[in-house]
Amino acid sequence: MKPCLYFSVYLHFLILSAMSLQAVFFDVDGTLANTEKDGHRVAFNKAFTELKLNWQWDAAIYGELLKIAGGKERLRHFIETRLNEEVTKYDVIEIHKVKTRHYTELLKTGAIPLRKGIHRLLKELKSAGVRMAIVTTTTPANVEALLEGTLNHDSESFFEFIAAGDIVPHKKPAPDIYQYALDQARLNAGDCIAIEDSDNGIRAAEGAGLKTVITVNDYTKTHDFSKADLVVSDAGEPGEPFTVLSGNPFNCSMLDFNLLQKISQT
Ligand code: XBP
Ligand code: MG
Repeated sequence: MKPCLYFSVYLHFLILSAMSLQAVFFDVDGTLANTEKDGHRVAFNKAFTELKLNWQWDAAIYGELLKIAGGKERLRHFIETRLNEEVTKYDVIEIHKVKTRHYTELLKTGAIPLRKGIHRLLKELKSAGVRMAIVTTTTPANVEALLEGTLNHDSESFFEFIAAGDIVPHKKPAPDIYQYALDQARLNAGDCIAIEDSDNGIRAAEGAGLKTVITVNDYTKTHDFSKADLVVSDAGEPGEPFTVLSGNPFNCSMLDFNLLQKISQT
């Protein structure tokens, strides 16, 4: 090979390795943990009972209501489209506050664990020097309760910041919360990867220009993930490989630094 070709190959390698993965942004509900059916839904129902509202959301109804991101927004959608009533008839903020109290009490007990492979992945990315943050629609107190119930006080050592809930004007699927996180981290979208579970999530991440890895769950496995870089059953563990639903796993069998690095360089 001519020397100039050697140099251009070496330069290409340098550029690629320089474009290393800087940060991973983690969604919470359905991604860090399967919190929706046995967490949020249960807390909503407890709030309805406490406030003597004769509403109860079963798993199927809740799955349909989940297309609306945000608990307050979901409540308003339910009142308008299922009850066909005026939202102003109810104090949605108060109902949501009671729900959040029930939810945080439940999560602090550790009732809902992190999903398979998540704790391993967090530790691995931390060892590799990859920055991490949380990017979620849920209420910040809910995130703290999940982290307290699963990681104790270890969580501060993983996540630089928590971008959550009403901190932005428009929730997922709008890209606002991911754009906010990029601004907070002072990073470009190309330096980061989002890990999500739902169509609202991937639309938000892709809308902010991030590559996205999806770990599906029962509520989201039929969603449209055609724009995802990789769709898998879960993060996987050594000896417990993930199932690849679409995308290139680069011969890997679980989400790890090596795989995410390769995806970030595509
Ligand atoms: C999922 C959501 C949240 C939760 C409920 O968030 O849409 O609204 O369902 O939490 P993500 P709140 O997948 O982005 O983590 O009631 O606090 O909104
Ligand atoms: Mg989610």
